[in-house]
Amino acid sequence: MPIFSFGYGSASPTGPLLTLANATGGKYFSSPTSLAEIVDAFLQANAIATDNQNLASTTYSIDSTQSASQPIYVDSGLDNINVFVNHNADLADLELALFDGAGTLVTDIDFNCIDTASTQSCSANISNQKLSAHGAGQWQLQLTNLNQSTSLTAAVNVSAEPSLSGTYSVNVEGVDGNAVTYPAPMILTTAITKDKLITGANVKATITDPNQVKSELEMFDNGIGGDAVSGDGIYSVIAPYNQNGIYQVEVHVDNNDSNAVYTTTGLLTPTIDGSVPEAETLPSIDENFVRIAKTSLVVSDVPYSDSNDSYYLSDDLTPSNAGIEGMVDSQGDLDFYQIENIDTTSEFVVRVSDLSLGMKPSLTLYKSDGITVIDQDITLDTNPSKTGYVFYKVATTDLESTLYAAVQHEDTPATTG
Ligand SMILES: [Ca+2]
Ligand SMILES: [Ca+2]
Ligand SMILES: [Ca+2]
Repeated sequence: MPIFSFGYGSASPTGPLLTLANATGGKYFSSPTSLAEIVDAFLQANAIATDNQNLASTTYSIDSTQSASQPIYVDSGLDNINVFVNHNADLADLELALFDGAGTLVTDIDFNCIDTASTQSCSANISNQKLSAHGAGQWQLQLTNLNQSTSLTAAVNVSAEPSLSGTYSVNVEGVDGNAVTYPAPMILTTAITKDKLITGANVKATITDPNQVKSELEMFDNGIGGDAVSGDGIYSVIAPYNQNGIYQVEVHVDNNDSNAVYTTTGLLTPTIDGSVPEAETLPSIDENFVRIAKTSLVVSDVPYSDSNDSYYLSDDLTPSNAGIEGMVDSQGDLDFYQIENIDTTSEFVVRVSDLSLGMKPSLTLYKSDGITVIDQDITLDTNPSKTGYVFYKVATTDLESTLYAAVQHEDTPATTG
């Protein structure tokens, strides 16, 4: 039986909750601290446990007298759509209006609102009959802040039941479940199905790191960059990370440019005589569909190692082959090391090894004043070892009892490595 665990607040025991979810095929959701977040977390869990689909999960900040618009794409695979709005304004201050796929104001569906202490909860149900009457296509939920002076925050969630003919369904996971242990890469996979797997759709992942910094990554079904098989309906991306903690992942899927097609790649039954198996004829996908899916991954064992960016506060690195762990902690990070008590009568070699998370080191070596450059731009290209690390032998004429080494990422925009 899958168990869904919810970490509530910052002091919740992530480890046991994660293990519980992983061990039972469930999922772990972290830190839902507001009513809107709890609604969202339960809708996500419900979508995984049932065939229910999530179409939107967006938070809007709306200035006084301004409007925001949430598109709700209604396709043939949806029945009984529920729209939830949680907001922090007075009930009378937020006007909610639905428009159908033809752009016509929908007057026969009402929002029911509950006024609680700090959050107002409104919801509307678009029943099967109403869906049939108004038709599919891109609906809009318009949110208007009627207050003349104050802005408001509103969280919109839209979920739906699958129609009897089946529905487009999306699942997102880490390639090894919820847990990522350094130095393993964080590989996200998304599967899109409607009975069969679907390739060619647009898949975008938004990743929120433990500092609440968001990054957007496109996911591809092209067999490269972490994607195992091209065209099999499983989309992948390698996501960067540089610290321990919880990474929230939201995947948005659509067929806006009508390129989605069913695929049987990877599913063809081998023939007895070894001939190429015949693919069955697959129907075309003639409509847009929009889905979102979420998961959270917990990263652990990342070494914290933000050595100083300048030589005069650098970390000590002993000339004993012991090594020190280094890490690109942020974009442009430089880690400076001081190497003292060097035996200037022996050969002296500096290595940058155990490279992970796409690290391409650029090493600079300085003399004992920390300023005079011995050599710079020492990389895997210029100074490779036989086993894939950077290997630099310091010339005897450059050797002093103290040297400095600085390591940064060869790719200037890189934020991890
Ligand atoms: Ca694939
Ligand atoms: Ca660092
Ligand atoms: Ca640094």
